Amino acid sequence: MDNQSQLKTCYDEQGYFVIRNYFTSSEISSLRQVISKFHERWKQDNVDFYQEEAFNSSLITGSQYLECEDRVQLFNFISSTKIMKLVDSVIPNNPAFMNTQLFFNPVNPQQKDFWHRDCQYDLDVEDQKKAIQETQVVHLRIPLFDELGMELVPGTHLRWDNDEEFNVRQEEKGRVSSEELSLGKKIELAAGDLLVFSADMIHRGLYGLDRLALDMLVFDSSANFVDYVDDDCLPSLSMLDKIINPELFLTTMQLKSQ
Ligand SMILES: O=C(O)CCC(=O)C(=O)O
Repeated sequence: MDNQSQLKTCYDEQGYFVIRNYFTSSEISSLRQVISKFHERWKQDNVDFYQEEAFNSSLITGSQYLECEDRVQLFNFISSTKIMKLVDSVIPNNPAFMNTQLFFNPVNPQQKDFWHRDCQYDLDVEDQKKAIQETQVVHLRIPLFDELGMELVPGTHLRWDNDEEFNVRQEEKGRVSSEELSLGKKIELAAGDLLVFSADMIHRGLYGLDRLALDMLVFDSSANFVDYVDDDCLPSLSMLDKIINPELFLTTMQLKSQ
């Protein structure tokens, strides 16, 4: 079995895989420069939200905080051969770009990390059960500093919750979403590592250290996720010329125009 199919098998069975030291320190340091610029500007513009409750921002490739050149750098990183090799291994047919998010520590040290499936915010319980039988969004997490990482419940991209998982994640029967789960697996991450995981598996980000992690989200274009894509996060036509492998974005643009 080649490396690509091993990764696919791992992803299909467990819902995730991690590759240590996937990025060089110079790749991470150029990414850190652009992302830090975004983060500082975003914080200035969202003072109350940041101080009170935020633990992430999104639309990093959008035009609100970054200039054209920085956005092109990000687009080229996201669609680089190195990343597309992994995207193609989990979504072999026409993967499409969805969005980016940036995860950081909440200002309030009392704010606790919490278990969830991404689909639980849009769907009721019956529809969540269906969602995990269907195509799921894939997250690629790229930590810019060493961090405590993520905690995942392996295999939950394919199966429904046991009672403990359900009560904790949904905060039922007096349980809260920050409690420990018996089957949780902590995956510490260092700058340069890459974690690929299914958005609909049970997971939580672990707050602590100097975490600042870029997540890119991609989906299988045969699934119905295009309404989640914000036009402003996509490259403009003039930027497309400066993107070496624009297919990931072109696929989304094509879906949007249908
Ligand atoms: O890192 C976090 O705080 C949460 C991450 C997460 O839930 C996600 O990437 O979907």
